[in-house]
Amino acid sequence: MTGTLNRGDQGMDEVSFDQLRQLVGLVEYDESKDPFPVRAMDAVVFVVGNATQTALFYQAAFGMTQVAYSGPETGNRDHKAFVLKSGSARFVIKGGVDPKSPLLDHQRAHGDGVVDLALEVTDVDKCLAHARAQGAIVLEEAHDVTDEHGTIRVGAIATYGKTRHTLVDRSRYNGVYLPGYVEKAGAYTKPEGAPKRIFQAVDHCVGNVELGKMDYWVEWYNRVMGFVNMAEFVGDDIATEYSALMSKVVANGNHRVKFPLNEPAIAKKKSQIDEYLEFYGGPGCQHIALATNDIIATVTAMRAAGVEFLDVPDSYYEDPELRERIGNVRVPIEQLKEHAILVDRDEDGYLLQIFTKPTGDRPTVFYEMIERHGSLGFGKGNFKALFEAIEREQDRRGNL
Ligand code: TYF
Ligand code: FE
Repeated sequence: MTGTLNRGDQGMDEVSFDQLRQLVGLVEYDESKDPFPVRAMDAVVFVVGNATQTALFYQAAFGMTQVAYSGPETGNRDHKAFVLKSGSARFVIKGGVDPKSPLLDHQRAHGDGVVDLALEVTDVDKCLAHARAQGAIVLEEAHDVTDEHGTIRVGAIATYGKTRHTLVDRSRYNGVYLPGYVEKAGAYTKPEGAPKRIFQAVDHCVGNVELGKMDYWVEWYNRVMGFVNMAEFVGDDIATEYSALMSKVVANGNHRVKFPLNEPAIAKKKSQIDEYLEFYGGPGCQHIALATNDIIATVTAMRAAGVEFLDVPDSYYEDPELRERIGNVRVPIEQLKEHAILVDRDEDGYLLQIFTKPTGDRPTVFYEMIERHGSLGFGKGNFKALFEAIEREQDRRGNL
């Protein structure tokens, strides 16, 4: 295969390119023909009601490490922000301090949520110019931000709802995150015997959009960001039969960044996507999938810390078709059942996955933990069992 591999080995923090290839399922592509070359997710940025406590949650329950901080003590009187890492993944948790902070208005309207799927790019100006020419809304023009650790070039475009993609070139910067942040570990100490990391990378970030808007956003990512369509999607058949949603996946050239997009489908019951749209107050990020190379250890540690996962009925594991469909996998089916982990196989390999219940107060954002063994898919074979499990929760909340 010709062309350059977008190795993007910066900021990977001990997760090698070969590890990432396995963890998130990379493919080769020719970056020189890409109008909007994306290296990786730079950060998932959240606005929450209490960043101080949420940062502690991601340390205790997701095993993340606090690396940086911005807040009143560092000259930022508007809000507090905590930067957390796990392998190549970076989360930034923000909460308003000044009663007039716009972050508080965001939290009032949407609850805890994702405001920015920030992307590390090689050329902010080139990406912004392409996006603008393709009709994207530019929220922040390209500009330099400098401190004693160097210079970052940033810009931002709007995507679905109030979500943005900040574009970051950190090739001339060696600080811990961005100017305005100080290096600062958290006071939290991991329990004895805890795994070094609970996950290694962000695998995909899913957006929920309004009825009839999925294809608009798929086309938007194709046109504005040069993203390609991935094979897996929920077609009309699945949508009407049991899922009450439609879903398609776009990815950057090497699939390092994958964005599935969901819209509600008209079905017998109220769609889980409508529940999200109602409680989030519009389109937004629905789930973040985090890649692990040991899902048993991941789930064990998260459950011990109090994270709740969707239940899977015993019938899922007792179905004789399951054994036939999945063949040989690393973990015995008995053990998958014990942990309520789902398994799916396609032509490239298999994957293990599990879904948390919503992690905040509103029934909006949740997490997926995923262990890939060759499969580049999203667990299509599990959609029925998964959507039924989600609907049971929706019913318990009185929203079905
Ligand atoms: O990301 C995916 O496609 C899978 C399945 O509302 C999925 O994790 C799709 C839609 C949804 C929940 C999970
Ligand atoms: Fe997913």
